[in-house]
Amino acid sequence: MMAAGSTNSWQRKNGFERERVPRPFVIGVAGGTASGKSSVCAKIMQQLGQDDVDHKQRQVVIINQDTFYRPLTEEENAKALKGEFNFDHPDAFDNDFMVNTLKDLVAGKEVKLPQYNYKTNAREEKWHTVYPADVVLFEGILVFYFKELRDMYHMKLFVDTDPDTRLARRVLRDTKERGRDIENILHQYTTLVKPAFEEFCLPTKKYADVIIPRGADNTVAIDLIVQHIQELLRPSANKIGNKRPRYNSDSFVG
Ligand code: UZR
Ligand code: MG
Repeated sequence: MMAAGSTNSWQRKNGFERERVPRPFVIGVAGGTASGKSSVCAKIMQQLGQDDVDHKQRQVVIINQDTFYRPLTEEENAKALKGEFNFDHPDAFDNDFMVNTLKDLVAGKEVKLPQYNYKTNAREEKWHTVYPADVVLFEGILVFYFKELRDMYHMKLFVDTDPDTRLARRVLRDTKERGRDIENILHQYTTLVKPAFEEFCLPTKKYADVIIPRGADNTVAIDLIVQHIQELLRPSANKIGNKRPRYNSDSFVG
């Protein structure tokens, strides 16, 4: 086993010297609606031992692209209430806000983010602070669509789940959690969500470094990804360990 803080010959040959591992390490996680992106991110974070850590000390943070839906005009809002506004189109997002937020996180700054409410299709008033971290997971249907964002990721994951499985999950989630009725969900899915997936999301699969079939059920893929992240972060395990000694325990050694 390699000692924390050293580099192995593969890393040296490939330029992974200790100081060259980027901080934060930014991971983009894309995939169709209800493919399991949020669950995959939650599992990665959990396996990196982050769940029980105070949010100010977190070394891994998850940012959801939904946070960056732009405020709607009155007209658009009326459409949204009828399930006729296209939330799956790249234009639905506040692109500048998204890019600037990621840039700030990359620069090690803290950022303020709103909470998004799917029932009202709007941002909530109260914003929360996200503190700098060693690993930033940025997840959403179109996180690979914008080149400016794509260029900021050090690793790109695409969660690839069958469309029928995704639709089944989407129906359950939107009725339970997002206050929708089933006709509205199916209408929106066939007229907007599915065509937009095929036009804007699916073509971005080619940018992925790793494609994860079956989403969060794929524990083998998630384990491999987590091991890889741990390996990349290991050179500064001492630094993290100084702040939070639990990272020196065997559980953090891949
Ligand atoms: P995930 N979405 C809403 O349903 N309402 C909103 O106000 C904002 C977004 C949906 C959006 C997309 N589409 O399919 C989905 N619609 O959230 C993305 N319609 O979220 O990746 O968790 O499925
Ligand atoms: Mg989600």
